[in-house]
Amino acid sequence: MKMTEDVSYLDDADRELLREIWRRKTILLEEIQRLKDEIKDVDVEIEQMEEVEDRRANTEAKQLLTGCKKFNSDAKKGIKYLVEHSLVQNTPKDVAEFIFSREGLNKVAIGDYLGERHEFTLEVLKEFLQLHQFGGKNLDVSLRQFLWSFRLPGEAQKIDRMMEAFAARYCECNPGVFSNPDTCYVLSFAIIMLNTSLHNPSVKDKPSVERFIAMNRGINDGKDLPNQLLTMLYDSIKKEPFKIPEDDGNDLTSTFFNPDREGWLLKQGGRYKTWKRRWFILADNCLYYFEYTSDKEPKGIIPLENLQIREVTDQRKPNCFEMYLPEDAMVHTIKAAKTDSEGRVVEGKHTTYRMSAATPAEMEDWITSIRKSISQDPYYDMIAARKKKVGKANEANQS
Ligand code: 4IP
Repeated sequence: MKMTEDVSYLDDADRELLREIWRRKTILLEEIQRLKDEIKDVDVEIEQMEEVEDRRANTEAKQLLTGCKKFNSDAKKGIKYLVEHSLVQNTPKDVAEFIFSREGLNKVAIGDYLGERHEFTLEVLKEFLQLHQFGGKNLDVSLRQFLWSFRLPGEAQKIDRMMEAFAARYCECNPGVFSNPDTCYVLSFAIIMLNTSLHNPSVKDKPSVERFIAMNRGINDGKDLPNQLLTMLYDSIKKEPFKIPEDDGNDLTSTFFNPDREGWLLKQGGRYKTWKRRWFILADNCLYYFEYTSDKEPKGIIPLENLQIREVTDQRKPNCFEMYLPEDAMVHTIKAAKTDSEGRVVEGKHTTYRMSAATPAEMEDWITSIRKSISQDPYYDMIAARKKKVGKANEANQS
């Protein structure tokens, strides 16, 4: 910038001062311009960085969505994708947290994934349970919470692992409620089955609280759980069924209750070998018998766990078969519950249960159905194994 104005009216000193002012002003203006240019560059840089960040966030959101979609159709692939894109860390804890808190994941996929038998997923399952807080909560409340967080898979071994993890966590959060986690496991199954029996319209024979209590006899290390606790659980389930995440109809209801067969049979007494005509229902891996078809309460319940069945010849009755204990059984009396003449629930006294069918064909059908029920229900085997474990632990404690 130059000084162009006529300054002839000024004396030399003032002119010199003015020149100096102009010179400094020029320097200042140049500096301002330089700074402006610099800021412009920085602005462009910032804009560029923002664009990159936006694109990155956008990509991340998209990738997250893709990961979730992949998870819903194949959980393992979904997790792999999310890990590869650094959206989830490859640790059981991080994966569990993601599954536990991420909205929009399919609960069937979660159930399938958590039930897997891989070392890593077993750890994820543990971490997943750690995220559930059961402290001070009743078993039914905790079960409701747990069963709502995913869809229990149909495969027995997966259910076993998940229920085992649940029982372990429940006992960890509520020490002293049960003798051991196996008791909690067995009771949890009993509750799930009760839910089915009480709320599935196809189940005509609704169990009473007494039957529920009788079914759970001796599961707490050989001792009975308090009636008050069992009654409270029964009432809770009766009042409000489990809320199960929606899916394809393969729910617990159909998983656990599938009435197999019903009809008249003659049954021989345990201590007194009199024959009584009883209405038998084979359901839930138990044989229930009633005096009349219209009876609401069965006279007796024979859990088929650990029993064997064979055709036998009886001198007095035709078409006989009997259920008996295997040779290596630790007990001589078949575990069963019945109502005595005074209406009390007592243990059965049979070493074998001998029945007579009306025709050879009916006998064959009963044998086939019972055998199928004994050998082919993986859930029952699973619970039976657990009950046995509780029983053995109890015996060991006593000796
Ligand atoms: C009874 O004989 C009946 O057969 C009972 O059957 C039977 O109980 C009794 O067995 C047996 O003594 P009496 O009626 O002649 O006394 P139900 O209960 O169907 O009436 P089970 O256990 O088979 O139900 P024990 O083991 O209680 O003696």
